[in-house]
Amino acid sequence: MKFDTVLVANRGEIALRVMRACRELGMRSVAVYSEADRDAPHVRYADAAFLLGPEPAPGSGGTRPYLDSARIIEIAQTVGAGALHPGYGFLAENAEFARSCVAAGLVFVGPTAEAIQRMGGKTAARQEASAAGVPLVPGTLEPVDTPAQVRELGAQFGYPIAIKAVGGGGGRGLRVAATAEAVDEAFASARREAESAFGNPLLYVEKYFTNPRHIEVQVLADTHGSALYLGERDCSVQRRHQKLIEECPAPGFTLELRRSMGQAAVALCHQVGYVGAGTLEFLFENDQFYFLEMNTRIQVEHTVTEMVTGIDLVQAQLRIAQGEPLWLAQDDITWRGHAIECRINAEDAAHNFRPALGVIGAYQEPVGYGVRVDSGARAGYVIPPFYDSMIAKLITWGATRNEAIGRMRRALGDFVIEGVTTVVPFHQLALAHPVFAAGGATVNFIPEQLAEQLAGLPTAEPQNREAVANVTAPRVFTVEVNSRRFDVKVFGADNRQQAAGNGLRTTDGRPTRKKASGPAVDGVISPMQGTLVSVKCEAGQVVEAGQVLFVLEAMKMENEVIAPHAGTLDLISGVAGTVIESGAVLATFRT
Ligand code: MV4
Repeated sequence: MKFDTVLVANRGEIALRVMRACRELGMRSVAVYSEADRDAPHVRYADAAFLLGPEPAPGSGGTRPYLDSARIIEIAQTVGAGALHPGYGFLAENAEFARSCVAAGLVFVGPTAEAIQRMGGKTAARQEASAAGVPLVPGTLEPVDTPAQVRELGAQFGYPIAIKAVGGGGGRGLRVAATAEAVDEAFASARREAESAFGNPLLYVEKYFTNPRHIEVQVLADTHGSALYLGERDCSVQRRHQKLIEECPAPGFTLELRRSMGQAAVALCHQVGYVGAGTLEFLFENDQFYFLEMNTRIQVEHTVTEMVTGIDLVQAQLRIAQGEPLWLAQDDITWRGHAIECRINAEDAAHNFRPALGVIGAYQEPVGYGVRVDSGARAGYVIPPFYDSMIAKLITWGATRNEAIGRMRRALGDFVIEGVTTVVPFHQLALAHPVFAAGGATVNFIPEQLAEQLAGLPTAEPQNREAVANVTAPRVFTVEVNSRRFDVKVFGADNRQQAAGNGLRTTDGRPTRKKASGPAVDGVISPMQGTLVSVKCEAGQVVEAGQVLFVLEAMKMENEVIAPHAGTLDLISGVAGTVIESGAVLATFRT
């Protein structure tokens, strides 16, 4: 089971997080990447990197690169990787994929396919938890078939009542019926979503808690039957089931409560033969905890547990995957101080947290005692429209919760991210709120305490690429040979010709100018990745500076690409419906 090369089947900050752990353990890491990620930090950091393929056009039914399991396994075999780390999202909780890895002779860094499967179905997971004696959210252990059954359960548990998808998770497919009269519609709506989103129409029922905290317990289990709990995290500050702030320990939790939740979590690990890092989610209301579901992967917020326990969870995953017996006993695990994580998403909190695309201009991470940044971004990074909007995680540690909060507010203030709107101002607002400060945030914190103030949060000035050109650093050119990636550094002055404008308008409406990153061309360059939705020009047409020539859709927003100067168009290379890379030449001018 020993391995020295790990294929990291993910992107962004978690890919880097895994690669750093590999390097620390003396292992090599191999990146895979989509065309949109050619220039991404995880690709540069890896010891070797392989191209997966382009993002398919929306609605084309093509395989998304990081979900292309056959290609990823083929690359792992070609490069001689002994193991595959899935990170989170993508293929991390796909039992079929875990099985295929093992069949291909790869160690899957995570639980067995069987354990993923046993915890994947939500009623099955509830049965396992029930058998292990873990307190459950009151509800059914079997799917329900009719609204009449739901009303019976409503009479038993009281209203409101939750109708959830067996194939769901993370709040997707959740409907709440406030009264018996509302059951028919909630049931029908839940069934429709279950069928369309998960391909599994089965539904089950739970008593609905109206103002819980979201508390989760981190576990680690080895391949020899030992399991440990590493304490809880409070992840109550969420919006539409996207966590924004997480902390360890949960405010107000006693060692006794931690022990009883932890022992329940360990019992469930033993019940299903769990291996690796995992998280059990609970609802916590009126000093009682109720199991909700299990995540059979490393999670985004694992960092706060690391800061407080001093245990590197990703190194632990890799060591466990090599068959090493757990090197700690439960009593060796202690909790020191307090850690908070703020997810730094490129989103506009003032406008319903809509994704903010664009190019990051100046970028400077906060530093200093008790500050950690796990990031997949950098200056000049183009935020791709295809993935989630998290660009960094900012974690602070303090001897007390107050110290961690004060340090976080300072570090948020020090974090420079220009050119794209981020949730940094949202975090400043949340951390300054007396309810948060008192440790009283529940899952209703954002809608109930912050809703009115969100509209006043600021939006960033868009950045053009000129501002981020770094003329002194060596230029790195990337070549791909048989899909394998190599970086070539070129030193010396950049004496390439000044090229055409970049198609972005400045605030006063004049087109900006930039240096071309490829051969000099007098043309219309796409300022971002996106899908070309319309072509408003044709070859031979005389256009004016600033005239709209193309419309690109990225993250459901339309962006106009304009003529950088007046002239006669020559070649139009953009065709409506295709995915356009940032920097692509959409049209050229006649000389
Ligand atoms: C619930 C609930 C109340 N009662 N189930 C949403 C996320 C998913 N993990 C489960 N979710 C909930 N399930 C019962 N029986 C309330 C939520 C919930 C929630 C949970 C955690 C964090 C934020 C939340 C926001 C709204 C609803």
